[in-house]
Amino acid sequence: MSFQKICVIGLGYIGLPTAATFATHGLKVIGVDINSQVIETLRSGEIHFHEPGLGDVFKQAIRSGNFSFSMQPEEADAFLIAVPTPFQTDVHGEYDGRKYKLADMRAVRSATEAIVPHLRKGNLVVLESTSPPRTTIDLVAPILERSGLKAGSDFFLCYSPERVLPGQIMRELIENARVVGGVTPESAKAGRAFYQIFVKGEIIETDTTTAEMVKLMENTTRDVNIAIANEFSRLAERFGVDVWEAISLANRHPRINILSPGPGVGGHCISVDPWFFVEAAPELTSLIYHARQVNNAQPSFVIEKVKQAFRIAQAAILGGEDAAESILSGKKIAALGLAYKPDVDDLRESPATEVVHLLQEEGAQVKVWEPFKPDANMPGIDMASSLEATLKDADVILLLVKHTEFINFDPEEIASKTSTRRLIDCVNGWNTKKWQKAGFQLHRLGDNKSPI
Ligand code: SAJ
Repeated sequence: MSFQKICVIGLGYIGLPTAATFATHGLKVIGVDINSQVIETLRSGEIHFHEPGLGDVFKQAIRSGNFSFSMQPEEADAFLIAVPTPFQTDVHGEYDGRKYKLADMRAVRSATEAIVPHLRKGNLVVLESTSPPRTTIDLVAPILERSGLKAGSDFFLCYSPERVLPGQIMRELIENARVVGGVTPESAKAGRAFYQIFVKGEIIETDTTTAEMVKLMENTTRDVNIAIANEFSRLAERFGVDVWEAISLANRHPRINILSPGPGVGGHCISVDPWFFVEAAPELTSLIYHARQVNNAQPSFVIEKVKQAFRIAQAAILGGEDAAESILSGKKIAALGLAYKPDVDDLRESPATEVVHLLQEEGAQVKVWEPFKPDANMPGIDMASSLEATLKDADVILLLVKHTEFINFDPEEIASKTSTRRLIDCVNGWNTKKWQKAGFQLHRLGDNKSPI
């Protein structure tokens, strides 16, 4: 099967890199998005988010003359759906006293509906959006069949999960193995032919529901593994241990690979996808549910750490804490990083944001420096215009994201920009000895071995 022209619906973190990559491999690509601002930005030759390497591939795609943009799909050989599947914010499900989130499938539904008038015999439709099990069969196929054509016999229909890591999307798109689930084996074969255009990793054919489950299992496994690391950080503090040291020692075991604790789990994938399993089968997902709870509670654990740091400082000066109000009331906190993880500009579902809000609820004045998005407009959050402005009058510096530029800070230089000598490192980004040498006192999340 050959593909000359394709429509990629949804030009976000996955759709845009995928569409641009197809265009640089000789296909005519119509990039479709319902957001007129996105379309305008792309038409003006700019991209609307930061992803290493995307800018170059995008420029190359534009120069090739193969890449154009529209707010509606049009006739094509293949349609690829890469729209968001967030959860609903106004309603939730409940099972046995456990409240769980519900997937918001409106974008998938309307993207699929938009294809119907343009669907022709022999076309391929691929859903890439992370979705609850059976979405391709129970939601997408019936909508497409309103065209009068039958999925699997008149047109090919596949589910193929995106599995790329933000920050490394351009490389992983090409190199990662690709799972392609078809409603029929012929559909899976058509999907293989489609991705073979640029994928160098292995392409594995299966059915649609297996492919959907594969994706959810990957991200759920990561969520559960991060939850255990976060729970270990709490246990380590309870028992006067440094969790980072304990993890590195445990990981010497040949079959153990404990992940890193931190301020919580963010982003649009790992903190969202496990809910799709819980929603689909709440009675079977107690572990998955509780891992979500542990990770969601981690920002509160950070607040306890910050309070503890001030208690230690205050006890040294005054010999006690005034119990009447929060020890954080009026404290000036320089928060470093707001992105959901290192070296990306994506602030979605960021645990750092939650930490900032919780600090504010305790009466702290928080100034945030996010070098990847200094002008982000986050309601209620005071974004600083520079690192200097964040540090200037701070009572404590709080490291929330392990951005490379933060971990490469020169302690002496930071000391010259601020009068505080108190640091709280939530991500094991800083070397205690180096900072101590410059006169700093460093507290680390998950480390209660002996306050320095
Ligand atoms: N995190 C920790 N500790 C760790 C690792 C991560 O606290 O040891 C936190 C991060 O700081 C971040 C969150 O977890 O807040 C998620 O980050 P991530 O790097 O684990 O994952 P994502 O969300 O950027 O990308 C994941 C990837 N999935 C897996 O690694 C199984 C990626 O391959 C998927 O394509 C992507 O989700 C997606 O789109 O689903």
